[in-house]
Amino acid sequence: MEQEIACLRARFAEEIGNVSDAEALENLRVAYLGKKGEVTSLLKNLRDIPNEQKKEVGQLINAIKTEVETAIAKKMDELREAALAAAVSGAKRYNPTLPSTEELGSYHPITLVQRELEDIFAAMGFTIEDYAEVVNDYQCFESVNIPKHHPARDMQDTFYLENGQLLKTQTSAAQNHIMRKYGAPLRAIFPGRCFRNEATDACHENTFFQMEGMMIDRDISISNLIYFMKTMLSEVFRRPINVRLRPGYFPFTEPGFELDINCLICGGKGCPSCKNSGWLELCPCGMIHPNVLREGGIDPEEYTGFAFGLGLTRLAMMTYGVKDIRDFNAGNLKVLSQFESR
Ligand code: FA5
Repeated sequence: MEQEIACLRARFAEEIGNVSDAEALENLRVAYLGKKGEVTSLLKNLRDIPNEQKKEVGQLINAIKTEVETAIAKKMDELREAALAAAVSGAKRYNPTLPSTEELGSYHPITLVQRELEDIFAAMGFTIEDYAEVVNDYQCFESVNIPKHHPARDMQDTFYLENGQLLKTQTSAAQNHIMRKYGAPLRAIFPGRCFRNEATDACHENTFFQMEGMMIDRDISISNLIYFMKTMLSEVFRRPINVRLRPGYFPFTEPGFELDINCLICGGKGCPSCKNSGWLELCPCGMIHPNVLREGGIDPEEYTGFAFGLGLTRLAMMTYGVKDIRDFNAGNLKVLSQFESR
C-alpha cells in the first residue's frame, strides 16, 4: 500500500504541474477526489487491509488526501491570479472599476441643457464657474444689495439651517465671490441648484436650477445684454428669437428687466400658451447695481456690467416639451432616460 501511495503522489505531482486552466484542474480533482477518484478508491480499499495495519495505512491515505486537496486549492488560487494579471496587463486590458456596459445610464435633461448653454457661452468667451449650495446671508443677500430686513427678502422664501447658513435661493449668491476672484473685466456664467420653500405645482419646485451670467467691462450697456441674450436663445432654440425687455425689480440691478421671448408655439400671433400676448417671460436680467460692483471690489465709475438669472429648469421644460416641472426631481428613470443630447 505504501508503494501504491508513493506512486500516486508522484503521478499527481506530475499531472498538476501540467494543469494550465480551471477546467483541467477540475478534471484532475474529480480524477483523484471524486466518487470514483483514486484517493477515494484507496479509502474504500481500506476495509481489505488487515486490522493491525489499518491505523497506519489509514493515516497515510488521509495524509495524501489532504496533500491533494491543498495542492488543488493552491493551484486554483494561482490560476485566478494569473487570469486577473493577464486581463489587467495583457492585450485585452480592462479596468475592473468601470461600470457595466450592459445598462448605461443617461444624462438628466437639465444637465443636457446646461451643457449646451455652457458650450454656447464658452464660445463667446465666458468662463464656467461652480459655487456652493450652502451659503451664508452675506453671500446670498447682503452682498447683492439686499440688507437685513429688506422687503425683497420676502420674494424668496428661504430654508435656513440651524447654524445660521442657508440653502442658496438664487445663483446671484455667487456674484460677489466671482467679482472678487477675477476683478474686472470679466465674463462668467455660473449654473447652480437653488432652493426655495415654495408650494409646488407644474411650474414651481422647491429645488430647481438657474444659470446666472455676468459680463463686466468698460462701456457695457443694455445693448450688449440684448445681443448676448438673443444670440444665446437663438442657439438654444435653433431659430432666430425676438426678445423684448420689460421693467423688472431686483435690488441688485439698476435698471432691472424681465426678458420675454416671442412665443415659440404661435410665433408671436397669440395663443393659449402665451395667454394671447405673443410673448413668454423667460429671463430676469439687468445692469449690475453700482453697490453690488463696489461690494465686489470693482469701481462702478470705471466699469459697468449686465447680469441675468435664467431659469434653467424651466428652459429644460421648454426645450424638451416637459409639461410638469416635478417630473425632473421625481427620480423616475422611465421618464428621465428618454432624453438625449440634441
Ligand atoms: C432671481 O432669482 C434673480 N436672482 C435673477 C436675476 C439675476 C435677475 C441677475 C437679475 C440679474 P427670480 O426669483 O425671478 O430671479 O428667479 C429667476 C428664475 O428662476 C425665474 O424666472 C424662474 O425661471 C426660475 N425660478 C424661480 N423660482 C422657481 C421655482 N420655484 N421653480 C422653478 N423655477 C423657478
